Amino acid sequence: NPPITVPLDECPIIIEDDRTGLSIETIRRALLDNLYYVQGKTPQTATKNDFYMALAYTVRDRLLKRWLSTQLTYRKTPVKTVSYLSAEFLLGPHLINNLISLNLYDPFKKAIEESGLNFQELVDQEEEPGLGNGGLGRLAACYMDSLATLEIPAIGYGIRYEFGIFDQEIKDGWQVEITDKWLQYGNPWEIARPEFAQLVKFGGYTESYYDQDHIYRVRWVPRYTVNGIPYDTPILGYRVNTANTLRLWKAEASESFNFERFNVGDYYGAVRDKVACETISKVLYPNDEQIQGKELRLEQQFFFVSCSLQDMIRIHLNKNASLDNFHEMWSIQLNDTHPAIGVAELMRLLLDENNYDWDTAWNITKNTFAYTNHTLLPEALEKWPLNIFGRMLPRHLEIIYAINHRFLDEVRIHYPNDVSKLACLSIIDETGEKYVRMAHLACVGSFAINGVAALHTELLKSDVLRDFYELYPEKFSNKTNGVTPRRWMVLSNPRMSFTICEKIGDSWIKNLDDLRQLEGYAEDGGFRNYWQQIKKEVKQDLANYIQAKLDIKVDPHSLFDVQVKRIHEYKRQHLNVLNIVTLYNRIKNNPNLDVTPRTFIFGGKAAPGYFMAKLIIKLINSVADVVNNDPVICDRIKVIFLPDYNVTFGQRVYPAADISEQISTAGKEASGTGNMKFSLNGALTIGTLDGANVEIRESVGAENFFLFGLTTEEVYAIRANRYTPRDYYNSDEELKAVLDLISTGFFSHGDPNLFRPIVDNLLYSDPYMLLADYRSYVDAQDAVGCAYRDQDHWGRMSILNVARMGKFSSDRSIKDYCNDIWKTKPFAIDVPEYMQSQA
Ligand code: TH1
Repeated sequence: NPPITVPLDECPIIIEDDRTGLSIETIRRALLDNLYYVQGKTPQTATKNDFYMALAYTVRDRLLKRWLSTQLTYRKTPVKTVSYLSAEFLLGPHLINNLISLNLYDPFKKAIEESGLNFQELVDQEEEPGLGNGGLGRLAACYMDSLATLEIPAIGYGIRYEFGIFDQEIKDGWQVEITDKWLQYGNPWEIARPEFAQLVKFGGYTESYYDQDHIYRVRWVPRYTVNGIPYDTPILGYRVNTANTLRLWKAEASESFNFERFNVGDYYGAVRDKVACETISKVLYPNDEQIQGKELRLEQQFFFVSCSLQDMIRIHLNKNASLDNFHEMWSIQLNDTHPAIGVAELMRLLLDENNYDWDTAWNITKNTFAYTNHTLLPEALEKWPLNIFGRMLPRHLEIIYAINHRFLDEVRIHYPNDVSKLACLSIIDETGEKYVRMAHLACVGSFAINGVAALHTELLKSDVLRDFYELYPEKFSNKTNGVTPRRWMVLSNPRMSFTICEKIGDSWIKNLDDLRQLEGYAEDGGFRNYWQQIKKEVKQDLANYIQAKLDIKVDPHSLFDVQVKRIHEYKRQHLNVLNIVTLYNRIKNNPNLDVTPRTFIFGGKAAPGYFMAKLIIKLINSVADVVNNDPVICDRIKVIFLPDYNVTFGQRVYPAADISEQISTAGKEASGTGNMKFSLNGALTIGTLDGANVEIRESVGAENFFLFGLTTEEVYAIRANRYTPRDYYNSDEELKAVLDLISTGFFSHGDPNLFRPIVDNLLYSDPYMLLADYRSYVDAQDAVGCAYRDQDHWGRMSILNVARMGKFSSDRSIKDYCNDIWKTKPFAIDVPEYMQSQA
């Protein structure tokens, strides 16, 4: 299916005004046109979703000229391209984001309303693509946004999961998982490109042979092959012509698949196998930072990485004579170790399929890849049992052994008399059952290694990757995470964004450091008052939403105390609960106590197999039940668990928060990015010195941040001296009362067993040191309650938080990656005249 070769500049397309024009009238006509010709409906029979689809296509029609111009430009220009490989992209809804990027929000809203439709209702029809678990996938989405906005040639590669992260329901306080059928009504934002499908091999064996030139070569004879079909989604830059591509792969049976079965007449068997290989891209593994070592997961990883590398080689050879300069034209960023198999796969493609010698292939490979580490948690470090690995990827195992062999020779030269170094650094873990260590493969096979916050990078260097740092100090750098101000301010918090624009203009949307100009207004009493008024309105919106969803009334004047993120013991949602029960006890003991009214809002999903995390959700809901219905409490504290926390819900909740809970045990949260979204929306943080909290506090000023808890050094020191959580229980009356109350079954209808696993874990092991941090946390929470009573001062702190958060734009992160790692430059895109609409 060869492309038609019409000289591009003479391409006889006339873009019709009616299709892509920008006047309200034209948009209205185009909407009906799409409803009729694409959805096959008239307004009389159209559902809300039909109207949403027509609306989405009407937006898409108006972005295509940028997307096509960008891709045409990249195709003919020798520019260095960033390839971002990630098993997760947590994009969130596209519609409004694209309207904002195109500067078409107002005319579209107007056109929809003049058509007698409810704009918000249509917008709410969009199913968000939940192709990620949490921070790691969301970071990839923010980085795609910034790459496009900064006009960097880039492509994102990942998996088009048919089912993304599950939908969460709460039944009787417990999490229930529902499959996420995000594609069931169609996805107007993607275009399939079956003409660029790639074949991926699996299993089988390898054999050696001599080629025509009598050179020894290896070929891989797979047991089966799978076809990867790319689906492309445009990623628009903010008010620039650049529209990059996110290319996600779907697994399908290949043509040649199992033809033996067909041959012997086993039609049914052949179809069954066909269905089996399509499971590769069926479902996202719902584990955040917890590996399961499942074969299917390795299949997913290799599948998308092999498709992506073959696709890059195809694109490269379209504009270059050979692969000799591959590493000069591409930088491939590995988003954690999930795509690290790419190191071995690029070697295989160069050696076996393009006949390179080892040294040349290795030079290209190690100058192409860069590796981002996102976690220090031992349970998240990927390692694959050798037998699983060798059975699925026999050729890659050989290549990894060969890489390791040469690498260990290098190590021996570096440490002549130290065999222990060899065992520590080896890509193969041979201490017990044998494993392939993916982080080691990533470190050896790349030219740059980075952590995602200053503290995290220091801990990588001193702890998890210490031996690699000693060997290759020049490879290491820090790249503190960031978030996109387009989605996380302009889109999600239009009230605040508008207020900021009125004062300092709109340059901050692309240059977030310009928010600094707000500092002066922190001293303006009128402005502070107005700022707090805005916050109140946003809180009212969330209160209405909670009322509608959960039928619970919350007071927008109360302090909104929010913890939204994946449920994990290290993130310590249960420490938050201990504080709530402490307040509860205080009021019960002294019903006239003058407490600052608070609404505690939780949201987050637990991995379906993570028992403790699911029990924490049940605990939150059980405490909520008691506290919210106790007449003595009289609405002074409310506890809300909002089901199905996702990007869409994040957009509602960050703007409405007064306090952001960032309370992980020091040394456990690599960075965090929710912490940034809160602070950028004027919430103050109560947090530990963990991840990016350290840098946020440095930026906003210690006096505008509620700090508590042990430092990383203290955590290590206490652990070294044998930590005994019981001592804290015995010596703190309030803590004892809280744990005793939970133990008696007070929150579980008298059942003392329900929450015993949590209480016993805290009393007898407490790996995340909640009890050690309890007193400091509760005291800091008291300080928060007091501070909130001085609304004027709170307003000043809130404004200063926003004003000083410029560093945490993903634009800054991406510029750092471009300058220090990728060595890429912006390339502005022109839309050719023939694509310009007449309008
Ligand atoms: C997260 C980290 O926990 C978080 O601190 C960080 O801000 C974010 O990545 C972005 O850098 C991680 N998510 C995952 C998910 C999986 C495996 C490892 C990590 S680390 C599946």
